Amino acid sequence: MFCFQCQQTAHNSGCEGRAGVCGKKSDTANYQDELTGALIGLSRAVRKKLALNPDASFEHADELILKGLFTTITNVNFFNDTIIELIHEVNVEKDRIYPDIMNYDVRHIWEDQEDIRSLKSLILFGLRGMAAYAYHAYALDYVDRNVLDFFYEGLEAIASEKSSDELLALVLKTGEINFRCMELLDHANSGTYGNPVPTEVPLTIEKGPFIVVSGHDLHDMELLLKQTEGKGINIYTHSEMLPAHGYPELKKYSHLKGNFGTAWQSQQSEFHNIPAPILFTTNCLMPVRQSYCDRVFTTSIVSYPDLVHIGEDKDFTPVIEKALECKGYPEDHPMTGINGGSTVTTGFAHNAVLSNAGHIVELIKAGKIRHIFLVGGCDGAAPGRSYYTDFAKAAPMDTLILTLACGKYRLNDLDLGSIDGIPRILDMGQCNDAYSAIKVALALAEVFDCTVNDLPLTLVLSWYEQKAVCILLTLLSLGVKNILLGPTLPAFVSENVWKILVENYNIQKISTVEEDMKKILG
Ligand code: FSO
Ligand code: SF4
Repeated sequence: MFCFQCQQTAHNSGCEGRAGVCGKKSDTANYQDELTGALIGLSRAVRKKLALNPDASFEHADELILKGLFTTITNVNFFNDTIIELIHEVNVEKDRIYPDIMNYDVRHIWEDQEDIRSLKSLILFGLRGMAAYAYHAYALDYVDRNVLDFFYEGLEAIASEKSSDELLALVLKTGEINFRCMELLDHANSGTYGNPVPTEVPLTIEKGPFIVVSGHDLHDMELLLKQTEGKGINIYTHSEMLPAHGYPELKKYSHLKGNFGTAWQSQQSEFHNIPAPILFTTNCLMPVRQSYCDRVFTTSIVSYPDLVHIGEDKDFTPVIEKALECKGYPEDHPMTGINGGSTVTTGFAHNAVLSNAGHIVELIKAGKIRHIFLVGGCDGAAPGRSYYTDFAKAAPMDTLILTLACGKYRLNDLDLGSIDGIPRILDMGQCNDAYSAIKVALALAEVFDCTVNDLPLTLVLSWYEQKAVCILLTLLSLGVKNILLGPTLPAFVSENVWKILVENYNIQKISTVEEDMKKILG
């Protein structure tokens, strides 16, 4: 196996040997490579057919491209059987669309000259992340033809001879298309569940049966809320599901009670002895320990050997029965965030923040808000990630902190007070809600008649998996400069490619909180 797609890759160079750091076994990694090669074959077939018939439609291929790419994201699928089945389906569809098309061996990419490998990896990993967002939108019946078409274009391109310049253009195009894709998902989520509203979320688990729901899929969340209504079972969000509390059409269920636990990388200790089942709707699933394996359920693209998988009929009966069998806690069970807080707040997506835009602008003009930081992205186990907690704590009282994605668990239970009624920590939502942050930045730039780079705004980002890659590419494609990135630089970005990014965007690796804060605030 060879895999270097995520932040925790072995020795920050690549996972090889019998298994990756995430627990993905070598045979699974090889099947994922084979699946990627088959998806490239499918893309070639679709593009050949399109050249002959520009009006042809590819509904099944579209779905397979999204599912296939999503399957290969870190911490999503550990189960060979489902990957093998998917490879078969992709091959059948490819032959149906256009016979005699070859699949691709992605080892050619891993073994290519380092800069070409780097640029092709940026495109491939960006496409993987984007597929997850497109898939969530697709589940709510929102599709964008331009987004779908680019999956085929990008996959075909990484299996072709291209110059560095051509690939660099495609790297930026991946970011550009991902902006559309995040916008599509934003419309899908708020069109279906309403615009998020600021909501305080308790961390205490009430007595009685409950279910913990992890991952990003709001549609699955809604279906489970409906199926548990009136059954005496409470629902708690976990990790990236926390922002569900802000959506009016999900909030209306009174048995959606609170949030369980902290970030994804703490799940093995946090799930170990809770009297309740856990449902994973997407990443980040870690290798499941014996002590709780009978209580973990998967659905959608997530898959793990020997766990009960809820199929496309979305009948959550096994999860519901498990919750009743486990009975929950006999008394209310208080829990805290990593900094000891007992509640967290979410729901500050673009709509909520922009409804306060006038006030925020006045405060900036009056010097009461000196700077806005976006401190967010993925969490992970690397010790250097305490930087993000320290950064939030060190941010002066006249600064605001926007946050999003699971990296927020480093800071979202801190009580940092407010500035003239505006809370200093504003949780904008899941990683895809980076779209909200961009919207807010663009709106502020318009008011101040400047570019985003001239605003008193700095992005301090943490990355872990491939969704973070496509978001970073989106920010670069929009010309956003001076981003601080950590905790480490991606192993798949070669020295030369990094140099280009630094020259064009002045992107920097995080250093110490003190140094970075001084650099930003002068
Ligand atoms: Fe975190 Fe995992 Fe949302 Fe990622 S839960 S690490 S960027 O999957 O997707 O933020
Ligand atoms: Fe290693 Fe990350 Fe790949 Fe897992 S996903 S094998 S940890 S690089």
